[in-house]
Amino acid sequence: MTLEVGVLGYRFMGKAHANAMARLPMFFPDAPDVERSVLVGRDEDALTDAADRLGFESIATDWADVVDDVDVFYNLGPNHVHAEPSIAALEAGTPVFCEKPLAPTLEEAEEMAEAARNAGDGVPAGCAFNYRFVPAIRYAKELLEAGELGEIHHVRGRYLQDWLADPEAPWSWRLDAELAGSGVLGDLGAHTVDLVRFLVGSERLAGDIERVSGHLRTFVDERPVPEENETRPVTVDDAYSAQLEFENGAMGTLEASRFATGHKNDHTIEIHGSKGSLRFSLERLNELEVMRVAENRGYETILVTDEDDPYVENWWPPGHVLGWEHTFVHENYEFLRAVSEASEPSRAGGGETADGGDEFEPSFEDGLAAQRVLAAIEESDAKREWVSLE
Ligand code: SOE
Repeated sequence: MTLEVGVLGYRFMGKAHANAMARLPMFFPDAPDVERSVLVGRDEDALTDAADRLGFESIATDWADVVDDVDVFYNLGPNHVHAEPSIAALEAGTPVFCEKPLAPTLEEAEEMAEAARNAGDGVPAGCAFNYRFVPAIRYAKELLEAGELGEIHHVRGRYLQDWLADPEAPWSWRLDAELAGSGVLGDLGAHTVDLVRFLVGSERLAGDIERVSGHLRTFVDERPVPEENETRPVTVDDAYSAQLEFENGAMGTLEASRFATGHKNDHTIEIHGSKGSLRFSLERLNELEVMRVAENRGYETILVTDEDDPYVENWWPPGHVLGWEHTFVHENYEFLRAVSEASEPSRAGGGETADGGDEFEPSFEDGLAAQRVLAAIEESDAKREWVSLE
């Protein structure tokens, strides 16, 4: 069976996911057959051009005509269009893959997760946190789950970019509270919160995030719109920092900024446990640094580029490094396998996706869980006090 995919959004994320789908038959031959069926957007000329470049069969200017007509719906539009089309697709029984953050607000994220629950297990609903699919992150997760770092005490996550450091950098939808929900908190903080939950969130490690203390800051509160010769207000945060307390008593420190001069896309995670520590940086995504207390010789740099490392055998010989775009191929592989498995359990065989689970993760429930943490950080900033999560 060929899965017909409808995709809303044809800019940055549209390109990343279309590229991923195009790579699947070459590198993941056991992936389901996928047709880039219809590309959805508002501007017909731009859409026609993008559909040609990205390999789509057709275009549509209204998502409502598409969501119940395709086998899978990808929602890669700006945050403010995440909820309505995704919910409509799920109500029509169409699996949905939605970009992060799941929604601009906690209320909408709750409605989306409820729609996913109502749609049932046969209709996968995934939230596209692509950094879970970096081979070195999967490797780190295996070490942590095997207990090799012991009891977790500290988790540190920072995501640094600098594209707004220039006060003349133009206004965009990402800077508007109505369209984006929040600023760097939802855009970058969502990734860090999700990775932290993925890596140490299990009961045997640090467990759930129980309370947070957050601090948000907007450095430049209006920006130019060059085409219209005017300025518009910035109504979201430019930077955030947060302290976390986990169920097991571990401490977390998170931070992100669009004003971190010199940093383009620097997502770093550090974890310290009783038996050792690890360090990952997106700027060196083929490596994982691991320190073991028993050896006490500092950090060892492990090249996660061997054929038995997660996903690597599908690509190149050992040492032929992977990059950012590969994370999208991996998540598309897992998500589309889950869709195919859910629709045809006997043909997909085995009942398990390649990452060992029956259902795709990160799911809408994971998207909602991250959103709860983000909302608590915002609330803490507003109230200037620690906020507990239910
Ligand atoms: C913002 O600059 C951005 O593109 C995010 O929206 C992505 O989620 C992140 O992966 C890279 O940075």
